[in-house]
Amino acid sequence: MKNIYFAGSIRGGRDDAKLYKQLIDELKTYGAVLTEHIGAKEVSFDLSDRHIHDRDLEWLSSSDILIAEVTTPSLGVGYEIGRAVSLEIPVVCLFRNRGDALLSAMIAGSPAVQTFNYSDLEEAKEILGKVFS
Ligand code: 6K6
Repeated sequence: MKNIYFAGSIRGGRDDAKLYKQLIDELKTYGAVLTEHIGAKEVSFDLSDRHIHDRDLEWLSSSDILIAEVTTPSLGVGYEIGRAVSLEIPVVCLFRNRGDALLSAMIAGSPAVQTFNYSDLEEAKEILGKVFS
């Protein structure tokens, strides 16, 4: 079974938390999602930043793929994408078309990152179906 690292904004903003949960539920049909807490309703403040950093990098290192929802800009997600590229872990980014917001050129322009634009959950599911086929 594949280990899937799902990345989504936490301190960058939680507007899409419900969508993250829906994407995580879909990803669970393709493998073990190591980061289910990204879709949690409440952000937990129990763990130190150091603990979160070290644990998440350990999970990332043991992942077969990183799926990142990148519509809400997040330093942490960008950092995870960069680390995954260095580790030669395949990276797939999902970016929702809305308004005039553009995805960072450092993500959209990276040859090591596959980026897909999508409009809604159904389209994201179709993209994931192709990614994992
Ligand atoms: C989050 C949800 C419930 O409890 C928490 C506690 N905080 C974190 N827990 C786990 N991973 C985290 C946490 N904060 C950031 N991250 C990692 O950075 C996740 O893997 C996200 O993909 C990414 C989000 O970065 P920011 O800069 O938006 O916080």
